[in-house]
Amino acid sequence: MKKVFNITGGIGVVLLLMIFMIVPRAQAVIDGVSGTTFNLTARDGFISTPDGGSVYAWGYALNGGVMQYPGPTLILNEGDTITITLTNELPASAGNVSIVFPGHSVQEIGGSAGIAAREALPGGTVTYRIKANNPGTYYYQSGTRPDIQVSMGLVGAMIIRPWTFDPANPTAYNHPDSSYDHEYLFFLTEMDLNIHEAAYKKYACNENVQIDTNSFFPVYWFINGRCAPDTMFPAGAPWLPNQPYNCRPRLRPGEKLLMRMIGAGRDLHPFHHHGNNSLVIARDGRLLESLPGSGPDMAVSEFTLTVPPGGTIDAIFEWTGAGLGWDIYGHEQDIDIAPEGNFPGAEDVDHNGDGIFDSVAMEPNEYASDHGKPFPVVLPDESEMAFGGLYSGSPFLGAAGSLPPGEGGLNMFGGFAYMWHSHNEKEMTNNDIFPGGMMTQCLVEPPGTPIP
Ligand SMILES: [Cu+2]
Repeated sequence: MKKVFNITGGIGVVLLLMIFMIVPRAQAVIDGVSGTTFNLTARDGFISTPDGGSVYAWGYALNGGVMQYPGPTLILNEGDTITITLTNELPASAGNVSIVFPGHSVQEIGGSAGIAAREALPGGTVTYRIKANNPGTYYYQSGTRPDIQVSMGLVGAMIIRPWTFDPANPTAYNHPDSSYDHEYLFFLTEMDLNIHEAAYKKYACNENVQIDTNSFFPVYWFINGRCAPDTMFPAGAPWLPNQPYNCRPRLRPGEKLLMRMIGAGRDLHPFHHHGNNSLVIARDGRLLESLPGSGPDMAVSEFTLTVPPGGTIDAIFEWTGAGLGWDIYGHEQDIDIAPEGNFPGAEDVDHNGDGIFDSVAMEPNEYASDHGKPFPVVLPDESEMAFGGLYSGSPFLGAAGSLPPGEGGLNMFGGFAYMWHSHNEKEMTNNDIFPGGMMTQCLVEPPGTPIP
């Protein structure tokens, strides 16, 4: 199929995928629960996959609520002491359950001895106390039979805000070079359906079957507990009661989008964000700094974020259209050669250096060198183009054009859509059906677009 225009690179299915989009719901702060005391319950339930599947899974529920996948995202503050009480309501035959908190020393209260952590017996409880000593991106998971229990879904994200955190000017760490405008969680997992089917027979139906966790062969890949296109649906969608979190990154040109990446499964996932490189400022909850307090001076620019199992990455993505070589807003070409010019707001300024004064003023965060440069590509005829729900009908940021009946309408502000996905392209499927899996769309929206 044909692309409308080639600013995305990568595989050419961006517009095909856009047909799955719905009107984006603003979500500039990561969904989760904050506090110092949490009650989690391990229990079973079913999650849904976009191919119509219903998969038996285990998860951590909040305050006796429904099982959720992943577990509640715990949003903590540096310096706090956190108490987490775990209740085991898994099927009794599933045995004990626990939580480990990588990167944290844990005080354990009650429960029964286990290999990696003290455990809650069937119907019982265990309490963990951790000190949130270091800001950053972390996860928690079961420390009991992780080959079964982590695969079944007993995982969750944990975010620790720095003690200097200011919601009006947020930073990921105690350094201004970790500042951001928007933050989004990318909690990456995968599931082997065979483990879930065997666990259903063994634990929910009390059949005498073996669970083979060695020949691990995942067929579903998740961001924040959802496979595409469900990743793009609203958080808390009532038709996904056990998968409350979505992944719909949105930003405006020049803004910083903090990507909190977590490898919470068994496989490594190379997560590719189209549109621009990102700057990796931290790994595993530690700033990439040469000396304490120096800030992320060892940050690296990455094309694809390689997220290992058990690892976390904090990366900052920015997009300005810099270097594209054309005016992304489709501004009028410069025509004013007279000093003390004729065009209010742009008098006697020549941002792109073509020797002619600008006809119109700059947009906020516009890449100056391309201001007023004409679009160099001749668009194909409309009848030659493939459309999709997120195409605005115009190649220009903030503009909408005419679309055939029934096309578009899901990109109300005229943004640019970029597919963000696993670069293991096999992981962009739902049980062998493309497209799906570990994929979402990032929207770069024009200045002034509300992103709460
Ligand atoms: Cu791609």
